[in-house]
Amino acid sequence: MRNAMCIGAAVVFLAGSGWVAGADVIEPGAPATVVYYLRSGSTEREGCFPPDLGDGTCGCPVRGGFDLRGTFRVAVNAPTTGSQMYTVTSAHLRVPAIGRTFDGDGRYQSSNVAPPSGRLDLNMTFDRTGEVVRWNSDSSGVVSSPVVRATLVSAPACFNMVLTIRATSLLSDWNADGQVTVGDLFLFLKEWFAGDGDADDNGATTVQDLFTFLRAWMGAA
Ligand SMILES: [Ca+2]
Ligand SMILES: [Ca+2]
Repeated sequence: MRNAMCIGAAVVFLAGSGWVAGADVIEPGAPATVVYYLRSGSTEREGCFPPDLGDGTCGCPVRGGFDLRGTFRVAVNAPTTGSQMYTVTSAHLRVPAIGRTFDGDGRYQSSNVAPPSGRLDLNMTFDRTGEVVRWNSDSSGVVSSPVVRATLVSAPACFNMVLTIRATSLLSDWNADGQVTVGDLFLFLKEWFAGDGDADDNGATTVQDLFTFLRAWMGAA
């Protein structure tokens, strides 16, 4: 009941504020550095992925599918023939279920030619140990600006972590498909009620996230 009252209050507040839902548009002259938000479908898996050493010395279960959340910042570099390079900074990712964190930076490259593809490379420490690990994706990720999709693996080793990235520059694009629709609203509310609605990415799901999301959604941001 309390949550329902909060939603009602938020909708009334926003309706009175004059915000109007709009289409997903990336305006020319957008800020040079854009924040990307990891959303539903972003996961972390870890364990001993095949092929292992083949002698049983690297046998361990793969666990995960844990939700991966957080943000990174993207800056556009000068275009090159056939591709566009971006600088990635301030990557702060976390796995709330197991308390794991990833921090670092890197680069993103998208192809200018069909079929669409992209590659994400991040150098990150995990759990603030200070050890820098390089995570790379292959180039088969589907790219549909303003979305970044990639599956990252660390350097070949017995034990590995796989990071699936579904990131969007639109705060209210909750399913990270590059568009803001009513489906994002329903998905956000479903996940917010389930405790996974950290729209402002401060590490906790609260009533403030409801207002933050609705404000962005009605402004199509
Ligand atoms: Ca969407
Ligand atoms: Ca929050």
